[in-house]
Amino acid sequence: MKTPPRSRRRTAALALAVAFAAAALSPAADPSPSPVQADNPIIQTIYTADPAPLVHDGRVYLYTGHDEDGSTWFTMKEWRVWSSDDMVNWTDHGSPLDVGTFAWARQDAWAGQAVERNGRFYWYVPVVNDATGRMAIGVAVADSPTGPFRDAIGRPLVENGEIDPTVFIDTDGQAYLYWGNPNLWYVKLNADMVSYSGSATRIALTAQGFGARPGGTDRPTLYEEGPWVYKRGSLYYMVFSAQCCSEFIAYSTAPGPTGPWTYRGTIMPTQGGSFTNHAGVIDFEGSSYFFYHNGALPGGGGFTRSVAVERFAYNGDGTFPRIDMTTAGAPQSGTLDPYARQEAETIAWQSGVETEPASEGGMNVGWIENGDWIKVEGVAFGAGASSFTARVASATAGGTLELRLGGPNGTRVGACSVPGTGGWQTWTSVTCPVSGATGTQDLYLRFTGGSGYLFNVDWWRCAVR
Ligand code: FUB
Repeated sequence: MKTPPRSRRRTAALALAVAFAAAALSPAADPSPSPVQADNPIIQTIYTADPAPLVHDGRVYLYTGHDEDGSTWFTMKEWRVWSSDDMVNWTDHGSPLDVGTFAWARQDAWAGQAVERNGRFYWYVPVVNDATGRMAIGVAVADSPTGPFRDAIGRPLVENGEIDPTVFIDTDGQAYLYWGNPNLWYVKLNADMVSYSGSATRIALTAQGFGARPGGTDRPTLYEEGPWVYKRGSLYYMVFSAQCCSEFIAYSTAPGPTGPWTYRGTIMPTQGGSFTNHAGVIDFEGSSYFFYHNGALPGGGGFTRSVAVERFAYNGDGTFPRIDMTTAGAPQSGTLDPYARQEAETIAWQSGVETEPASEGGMNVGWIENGDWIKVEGVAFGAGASSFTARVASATAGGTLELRLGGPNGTRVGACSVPGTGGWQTWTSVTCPVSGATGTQDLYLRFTGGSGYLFNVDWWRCAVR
């Protein structure tokens, strides 16, 4: 069902704000990039926070929170999943987990992390336990990285009023759950990933382990929240949100999963217009990537955050380089195949559109008005596409889906007429000829027509004669 646009004004103001964000975030960057050159923040259809990336089967799955539009607190009702196989075109998988999934939970879908074990996906999240009013850690499970997720045990896994779980499975198979704010805790998870052995252990927050916090606060070290634990070679890393507020991202290392931890310094300084930051780190196709959030979208700030990513390389001794926020983001890893079905909600950048669940499965792009567009980056047309097919629906009179190269007003290489279909979820396929789409290009789906909402798009695909 169509509902009134939630963020129409936000997306309409995007071009201006991206120029401001570029200047604020990256002193070394071109001070006046056009929005079509930016890839950060990687999601522009909604506000997202607390990124937790997971590499599975040649794709990056990105688990995030969702800051509601206009929030003046961490007003978060659901978690969201996105995926990409090239780090720039991100597919929206909607919300397969929300507060209501946990019958015992009341509110606050805050920062979690998902991992895979034996073909199942376990998502650890903090949420308020309705019975106690305290933050607890719940665990949801699914057979697919995109869900649907269900409450694995029907009650909190652990509860001590603290937040931000991260889970790490060591090379010997032992899994650990870490979490905490203001303290830092861990438990050893059992192989079933939904129970644990022993009791929660409090990690000693020492200046040697986590850095000394300047100023006479009641928190002795820089550790604030948002731990992210992993192993690289024989070294264990704990990346965390440091100091408050505003936070920066720092890290410690240890010879084992339970320490002793040694503070190693800042990774990402305080930047980007959000007083929190929250990191996730992965390796993917031979490169390392650092996910974080900031307030860079129009209307963005501490409670309306957006996830971004940077590619980086570890120093030779395993330490982190300093990583700054940029609007350029990570370079594309590979290309996008236009001859395979592509979801319309696979987006590098966009202007004006939003997404919603589609009646034929997955998500579709909607709220499309005259002049809106979607950028799909690095599309490998090869010798040339001859036709374009899209799955479309319209409760109004439809419009035109234009194919343009290089920019929303770039060379037009095709245009499909979209008819009214009698409903926003009444789907039909339209096909039109394509001419001049060769090599690897940024493809813009540009939508034109009359006033009001024009049509929805579920997926598209090119063909060669
Ligand atoms: O998103 C809500 C809270 O803000 C998270 O749990 C913290 O890590 C901070 O990012």
